[in-house]
Amino acid sequence: METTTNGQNGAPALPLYTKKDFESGVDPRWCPGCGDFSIINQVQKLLPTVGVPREKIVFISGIGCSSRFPYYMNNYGMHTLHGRAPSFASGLKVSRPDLMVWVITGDGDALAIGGNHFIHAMRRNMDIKLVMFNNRIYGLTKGQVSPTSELGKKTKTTPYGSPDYPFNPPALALGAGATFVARTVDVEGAHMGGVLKAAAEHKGSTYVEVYQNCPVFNDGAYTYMTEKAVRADSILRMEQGKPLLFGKDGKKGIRFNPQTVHLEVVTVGENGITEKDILVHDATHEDPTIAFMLANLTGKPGFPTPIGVFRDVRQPTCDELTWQQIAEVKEKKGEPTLEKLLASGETWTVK
Ligand SMILES: Cc1ncc(C[n+]2csc(CCOP(=O)(O)OP(=O)(O)O)c2C)c(N)n1
Ligand code: SF4
Repeated sequence: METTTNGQNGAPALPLYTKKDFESGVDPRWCPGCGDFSIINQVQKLLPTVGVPREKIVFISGIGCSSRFPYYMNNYGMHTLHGRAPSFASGLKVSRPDLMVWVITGDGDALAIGGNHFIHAMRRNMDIKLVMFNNRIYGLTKGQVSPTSELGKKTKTTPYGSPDYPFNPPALALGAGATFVARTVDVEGAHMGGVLKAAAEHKGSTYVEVYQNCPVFNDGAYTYMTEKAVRADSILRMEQGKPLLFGKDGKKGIRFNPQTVHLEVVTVGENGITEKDILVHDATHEDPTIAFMLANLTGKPGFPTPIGVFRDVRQPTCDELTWQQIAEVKEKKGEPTLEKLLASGETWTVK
């Protein structure tokens, strides 16, 4: 690591980091071929570019294979309680708003035992960046059904097939009020790098779902869309300001049909369809309705799976509002003291 001699616009000089500066040197205990390797690789590549000193970046995780992540990073981190990482992260962010706080979690950790903590962190627009490794299984505990396992999935706990419906995680995050919602895939390094960069730049509750292969307990969970032969027709790449086109020749597209109030797949050049009919992607819409409709294309027969940023909207964050409120109250009432607090409100003397 070298040190720059001049910070920009009078800012203190930032060290010039490389990917290596973020590698702890601890050998990951992930199985060979696990998708977690490619995720950590992209995160370690990203961090030297975010303009934040290493000592101000924190990774907080819950429990699971994915949650071993902080051990392999060379910066501050906490491996906390199952499902509770968003709560630790919220507490840290609100008390130390100068920190860049990431949460690393799995589909079981975030959406089963941690479902409540997840939705409230998103609802509050807490400025935390939550990255959920979705392998649609419990990996660490050796292959039980998770809230993202598909209907009918046979696992150790559902030997005859899961009888319950999975969450659609981006739709859940949008419904909870997350101001940044995105999806990417472990085998698409460049795409993942772009999504993580956008997540790093966002201020507010940030949800990134990474489709992650668990070759030991749920191998090939995403090959239906990632195999070279099907990829072009199975993946819809959402890019800001661009028409939602896909397919081998880029002629298939997503159109909003005002009669049915649904999204539909059309082909440019057929039945009078032109590129003007295709929905242009805008993740910055205040209203999340279209983002929600796009998220709901996931798993719908005849539709491609959307990847990229669904929503990216700037709203005052919970930590900003908290500090603003503290400043306003201090302005009106002066510096607080414990004595003043105890003598305030409804007090009485016991005689
Ligand atoms: C309170 C509590 N309940 C249950 C467990 C057992 N447990 C550990 S990890 C895990 C699920 C992990 O699945 P996921 O979050 O999808 O992560 P992965 O291992 O697949 O990365 C469970 C149920 C635990 N450690 N603590
Ligand atoms: S069990 Fe699955 S998720 Fe866990 S380290 Fe192994 S391959 Fe990765």
